[in-house]
Amino acid sequence: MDIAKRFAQNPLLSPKDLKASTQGLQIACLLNPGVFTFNNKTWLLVRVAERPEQKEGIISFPILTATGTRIIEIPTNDPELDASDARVINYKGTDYLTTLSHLRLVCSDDGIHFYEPEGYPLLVGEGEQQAFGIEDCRVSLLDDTYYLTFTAVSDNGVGVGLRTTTDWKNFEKHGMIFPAHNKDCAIFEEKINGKYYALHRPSSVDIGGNYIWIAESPDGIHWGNHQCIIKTRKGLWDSARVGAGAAPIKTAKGWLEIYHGANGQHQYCLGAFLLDINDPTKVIGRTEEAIMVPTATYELSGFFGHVVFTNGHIVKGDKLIIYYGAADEFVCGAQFSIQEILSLLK
Ligand code: MAN
Repeated sequence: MDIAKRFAQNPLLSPKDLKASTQGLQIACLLNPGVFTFNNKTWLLVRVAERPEQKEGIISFPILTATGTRIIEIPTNDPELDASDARVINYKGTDYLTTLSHLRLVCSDDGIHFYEPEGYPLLVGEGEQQAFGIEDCRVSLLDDTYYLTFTAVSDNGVGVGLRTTTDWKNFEKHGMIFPAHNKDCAIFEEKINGKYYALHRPSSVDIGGNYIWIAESPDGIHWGNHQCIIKTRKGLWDSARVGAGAAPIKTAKGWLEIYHGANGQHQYCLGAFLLDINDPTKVIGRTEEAIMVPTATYELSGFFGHVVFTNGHIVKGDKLIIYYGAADEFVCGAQFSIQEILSLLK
């Protein structure tokens, strides 16, 4: 049952609304923002996916190298090219992304109209492990420090990087906290019994699958005691992969987490689960049906259609405002009632 109240102003941001970071590149997608409040404004840390203008007969995409951005060009009729997925290609046995992502700050007074403020840096991939970019950042606030957990991509694999900041101008880099293959990491915004907790999503290609795990840490940087808590479900909307959204929301019933699930046809929907307030490794509820399903035009067609994906929200009392990527191309907003989500947990 789709219980999302989509903003009438959707899409809030489209690729044409921002300028490309680098000469020779265009913005192909604006998607999957991390969300936070800072200086009384709503801020999005948007994933900006770029590539050169595509020419007939050639697929071209940027990667980061020690000396700057390099463009790779491959003829589309090359028999060693597999370009059947709009997001990832395989060439001569190596996987590449079709776009290179960085993260960009935009802010707003009303949560609907966003603009790029002056004087804030772009967050770009740095070093070998981020050569194919950084993506889908979750922002968690703990004791005046913002923890940024994002997907770091390179030909070594996909892992979770961490940077921290207090002012959004200076950042401390903590390298990769969950190595490949891992993504969708959200740190709880409160310590529980003296420990930090994080949700994350390792993937197994052989035994196991794309499941949500929880880890604990003494300092928010070094993680251990991993436990698998949420699996895919055969025959349901989340049969192929599941991954956490933003930081869990503290409610009287427990920690409420909004997550995404995809099925075998790559349709991405949202659902929710609930964790015990004192022991978040215990799952005490989960929605059977999706609470948001791609149905609006801007969710059905775009860079990669049939996708709603969230990794950021704002909570105001019972009101949950999620910001989400639609069709991997647009940034949109929708409102939920937390009580209504809780009432659907089984
Ligand atoms: C998937 C998709 C892409 C993303 C890559 C690497 O293929 O989520 O959008 O770029 O993984 O994270």
